[in-house]
Amino acid sequence: MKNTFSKYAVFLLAALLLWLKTYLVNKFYFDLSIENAMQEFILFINPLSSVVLFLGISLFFSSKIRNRIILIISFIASFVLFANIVFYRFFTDFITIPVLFQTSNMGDLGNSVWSLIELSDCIFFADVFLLAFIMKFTTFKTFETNKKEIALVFTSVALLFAINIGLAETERPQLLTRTFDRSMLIKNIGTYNYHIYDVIMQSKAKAQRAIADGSEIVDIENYINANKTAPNPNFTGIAEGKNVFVISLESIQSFVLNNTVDGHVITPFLNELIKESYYFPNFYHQTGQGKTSDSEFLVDNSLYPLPSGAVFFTHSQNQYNGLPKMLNENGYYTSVFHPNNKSFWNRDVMYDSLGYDQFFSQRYFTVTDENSIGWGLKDEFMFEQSIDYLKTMPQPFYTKYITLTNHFPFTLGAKDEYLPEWTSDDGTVNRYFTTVRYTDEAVKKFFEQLKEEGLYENSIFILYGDHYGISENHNKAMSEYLETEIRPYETVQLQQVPMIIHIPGQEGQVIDTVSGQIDLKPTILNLLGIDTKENIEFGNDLFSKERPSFAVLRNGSFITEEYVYTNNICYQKPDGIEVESEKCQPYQEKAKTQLAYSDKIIYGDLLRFFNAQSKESYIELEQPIE
Ligand code: GP9
Ligand code: MN
Repeated sequence: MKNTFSKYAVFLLAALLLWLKTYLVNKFYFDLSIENAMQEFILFINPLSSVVLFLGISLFFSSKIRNRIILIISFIASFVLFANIVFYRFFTDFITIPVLFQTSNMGDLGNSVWSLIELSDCIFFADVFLLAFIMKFTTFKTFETNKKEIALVFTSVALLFAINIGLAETERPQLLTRTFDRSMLIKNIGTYNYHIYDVIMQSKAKAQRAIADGSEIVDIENYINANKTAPNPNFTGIAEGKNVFVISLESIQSFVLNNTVDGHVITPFLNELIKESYYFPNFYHQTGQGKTSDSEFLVDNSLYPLPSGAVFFTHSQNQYNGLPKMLNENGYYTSVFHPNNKSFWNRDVMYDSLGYDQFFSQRYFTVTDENSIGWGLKDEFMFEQSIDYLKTMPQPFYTKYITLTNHFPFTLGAKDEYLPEWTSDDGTVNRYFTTVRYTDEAVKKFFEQLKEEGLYENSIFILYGDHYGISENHNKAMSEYLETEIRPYETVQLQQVPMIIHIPGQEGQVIDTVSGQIDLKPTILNLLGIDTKENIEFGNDLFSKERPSFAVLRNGSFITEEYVYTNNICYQKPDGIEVESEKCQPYQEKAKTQLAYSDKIIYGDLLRFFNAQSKESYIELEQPIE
């Protein structure tokens, strides 16, 4: 044993140096916001599996050149780490393959790369020099290996990786299936594993794209044209040239509207607003694992998000005919306000693909301990601090606000509690009412500020809930609150989220056809007087007289005027009585076809063929916005 250990001294030393260096860079160089001892521990161990894996490659070479190979591997790994350091200095983000190969990015970086590198950066290669020195001037010249030892090395790689992933899953469930954020991946699985993951994800997308061909889009186009309903002409262009505010209400479900808890009204402002707006009480979110980003995808593209993973991450390199891009072509300035890390949900990259002009992410806001809670800047301050940006924004503008305070775990400081927490056994549900109430107040104040600044009259407002806030894990408390049993039928109905279109000066109306987030893009375009006939979209104008009452959820459940279909059971509305499945049959096909066609478009990047057909030029992606 002792023998083996000393025989492997160079190998072990190389591993130790690379491991520690990577840990120190991750810890002190990148801003990964470590929140607890477990996260610190994960950060400490996460470089290990890949370090041993890489160096393990040297064991397959002859002993004569093994040390040289170890040195080369150490250098390459150090170079990858260093490349991330330089990239981070410029973009405050980590390298991801598509971004690296976007020519304009590399152009920018290419010009300034030398100004980003300092002589003192040699320190990042100090361990490689040290290793070379030790190899040259000490007695650890070289070593023989055997199959058993090699097997042991690679078994330990697997074991180390399993431990790493296991711990990371406890901290951040579904990390690898949902992706979330590059910095979160680096924090949990380390820089090198992240790059391996990125290569696998990108190669998968590339392969699916490569086998797709242009004929597939023709069938889809035919299907869409046959099923599209004409927009309501009475609404065409009624908001032409006006500014558009889209407000994504984090985790707000419809059941809190016009409702009370312990006698307190939960959403007083929204309740009033609804009275002077177009209100859609049968509107559903259609998101999957990509949560907020999926809702954004639905709204901006009128396509469904993916059955697994976040399309913002997996297919940010596709061609889209995003709402922002179309609005840009019609003279609009388009932007997003969201005070979170810009790379969360890969927004900085995806917003470019969708055509946004500007992304006001966290660094455009002043975030302090006083004005933030949980995920960051409180909604009230996001709205307030955005006003100065709005005042100088070219008009007409289209701007999206993504609120954040009403996010799980729904925490709030005492002074922001306009409504006392509820008193069931379930803390999450109890706090939810209070944070929803907070966001309602923040939106109210925002409307007041816009009126003061003269930005209200000439604008239209679209407010929607992004996805559910209370999951099925809380059915017990929910059933207590709603005073009803929660079966799959009720679960589907709980996926209703607020949908309000407020046009100053118009009375509004309640429109109760069944609809979903997928319908927003054609609705907005029609309000602004932009033609939607040619678009590859699965949604229909919400005001259309002919629109079918229909919404498909991402899990395949669907809702029609009369039925709710979920878990292979057809329920009759409004009481949710089980009926024979034939009743749902005709819609089942429609739901399946729509989801399948939408997935096909995304996996095959099929809009590139559609764009080529309609002779639109492809807009070259620019560097991530900001
Ligand atoms: C993060 C915010 C919340 O930026 O959009 O994300 P969610 O967890 O709701 O998808
Ligand atoms: Mn959300």
